[in-house]
Amino acid sequence: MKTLKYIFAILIISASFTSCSDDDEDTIEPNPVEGLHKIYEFSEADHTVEIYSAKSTLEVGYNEFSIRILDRANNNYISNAELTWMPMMHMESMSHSGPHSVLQNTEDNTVYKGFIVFQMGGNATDYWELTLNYKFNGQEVRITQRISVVQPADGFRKIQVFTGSDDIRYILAFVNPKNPQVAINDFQAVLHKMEDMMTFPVVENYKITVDPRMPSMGNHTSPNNEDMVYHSTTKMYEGKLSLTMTGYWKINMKLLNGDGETLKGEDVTEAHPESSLYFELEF
Ligand SMILES: [Cu+2]
Repeated sequence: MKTLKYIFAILIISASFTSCSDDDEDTIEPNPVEGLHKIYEFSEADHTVEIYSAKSTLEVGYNEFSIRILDRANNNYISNAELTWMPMMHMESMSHSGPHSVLQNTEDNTVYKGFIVFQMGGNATDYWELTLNYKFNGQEVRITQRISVVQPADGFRKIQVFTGSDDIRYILAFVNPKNPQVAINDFQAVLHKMEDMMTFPVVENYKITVDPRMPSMGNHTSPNNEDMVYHSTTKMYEGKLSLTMTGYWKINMKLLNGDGETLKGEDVTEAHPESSLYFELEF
């Protein structure tokens, strides 16, 4: 019995020593995927692809991804993967891709980041696949996996696919604020046009007007909103969204081209309480 107690004492002491020395080390790297959900993990013979997202499920609309590849031989995440990707939706009558960024190697060079806008969700017959192309130990690898894309749980509109008055097909997707506040929020969205089933270039230098309304309270608006304009650094449309109270807001918008012509949406008036171009949120 005494021996056992002695052993326990040693175990406890050594455990506390270990944690002490851990605390003292300032060389510990911040976890580059901290706070993200690992939504997929694809195991190949000698390596594993890990796919992370801010939300626990992929939703119709704008989705941010962080991807890294674990070399299981040495337990290191590789930094020379030259990772590219292609989302594809397979529908009964046709297949198409969706707007997506290139993947950028970030943080400690092992996390590849990018976004995909899913225009629609999967169902019994239609589904999304994600193809990843990368280099591992000098070999070109291509994997294709089915991924699940669902409608947002709150049912609110965070993306709109529409034909402009110029007969071009556009996709506008909400990016921020992810956690709206009673404040003047930074407002961000991405705008792409559909050239064909596979090609969705970013639309630059248009303008998106911003008019948030509370339909349940006389359709009042808020002061100090700022229209969204294109920023070449982020490749996004950025403006200000003023939310003066919590509750349900409809964010009415108009899309204007470089000549100031309205391609989609209308002004909100007494007779016309909402624009045909809008996002919704509730907080
Ligand atoms: Cu589709």
